[in-house]
Amino acid sequence: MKTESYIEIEDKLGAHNYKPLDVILSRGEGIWVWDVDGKKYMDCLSAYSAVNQGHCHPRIRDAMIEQSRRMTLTSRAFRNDQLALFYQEICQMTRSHKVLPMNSGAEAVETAVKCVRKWGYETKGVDRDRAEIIVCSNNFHGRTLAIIGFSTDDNARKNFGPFAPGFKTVPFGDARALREAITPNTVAFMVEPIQGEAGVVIPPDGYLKEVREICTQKNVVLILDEIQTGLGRTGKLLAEEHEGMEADLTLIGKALSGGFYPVSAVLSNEAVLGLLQPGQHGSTFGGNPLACAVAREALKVLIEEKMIENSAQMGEYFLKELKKIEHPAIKEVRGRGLMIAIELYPETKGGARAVCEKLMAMGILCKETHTYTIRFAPPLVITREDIDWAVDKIRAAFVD
Ligand code: IF1
Repeated sequence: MKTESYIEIEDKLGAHNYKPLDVILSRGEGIWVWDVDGKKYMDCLSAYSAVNQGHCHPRIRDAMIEQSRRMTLTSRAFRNDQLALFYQEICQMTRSHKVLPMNSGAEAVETAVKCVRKWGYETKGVDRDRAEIIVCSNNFHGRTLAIIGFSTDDNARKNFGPFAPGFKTVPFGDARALREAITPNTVAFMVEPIQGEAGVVIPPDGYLKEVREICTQKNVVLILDEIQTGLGRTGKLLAEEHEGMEADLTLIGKALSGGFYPVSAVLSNEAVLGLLQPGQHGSTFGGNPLACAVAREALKVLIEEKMIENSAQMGEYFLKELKKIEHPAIKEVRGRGLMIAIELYPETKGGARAVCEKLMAMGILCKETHTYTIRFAPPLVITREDIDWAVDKIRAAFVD
């Protein structure tokens, strides 16, 4: 079937909740993907950092096939032979004391919201239904009702109300604003170490360390949403490591399965997740043996194939090379590890989308965010040669 036919069917039968580039992908391997006409592209989005290990990584694929031959789903009414091993390995890697496995990132966020409220009432002594959680403006934590209720992006919230109460917003990167927003009813502060959807917004050095101190002093749970920044994307296993601090709750997802399966998890200290009793939370697929087998191999591959180190080294190189591109439309080039963005001046004709479409014609797939920012987040297996190839194309895309 031709590209146009796929698009026609999608437009006719599918809800239009996305505006994808008009490329029909059919195969992926490492950093490369191919469309139905056999054209090859470098994937510089990695499915929003869910394919950090590269497309169709053979070891993760084989782990999935092998497990799917034995047992895919037991429900949590029974135990299975993968969950305990997943717990052991993820806790050892992240120095966590308790894990709660879910499926989508948003489910991990919702789980964290429920658990910190519970902690607030049962441990901190906040009056019932008075718990407050502080988030940052321009946050992105998912698309469920509770989550979009505390979004500051009107497009994500418009006409979806009414929303859940108990959330406050402070400016991202402003530790003083956080300190001033905390009340005796504040149970948690949830923040992305680097705001992804906002356009790879990096907070001032020391912000996370200061936020850590404030939350400790004020007995407020610090939740880091590392669903996009985690698992090697910023050149560390977790982005919190850049600041030498540790969250109380860490949320991971996306690349936790290397793009093979929806797997997310809430990683916690004993104090918060330890409060949950049977029947108080759950999910049909959460912690299923197939998800755990895939996640275990996806994590092993990250470590054993030194993808995190590669992310740090190649990210530094990619950023340095992109910063050399001189063009009046480029306002800023920023990033950490392989989480990089080029921000254009608002008056740039066609905005970031026009650049993404030019790059697609040159064989690079990337995504704009908020009209004037282009994100570059290739799989963590990219090489220096791949980056040189990409930078040549990106430079050419800025030639008028
Ligand atoms: C879409 C954005 C990225 C996330 C963080 C939680 C979640 C996400 C930091 C929820 C998910 C995805 C959602 C996807 C596109 C993508 C995205 F553009 F929407 F904002 F990456 F920046 N925390 N981000 O980035 O995880 O429930 O999706 O598994 O909704 O279009 P999820």
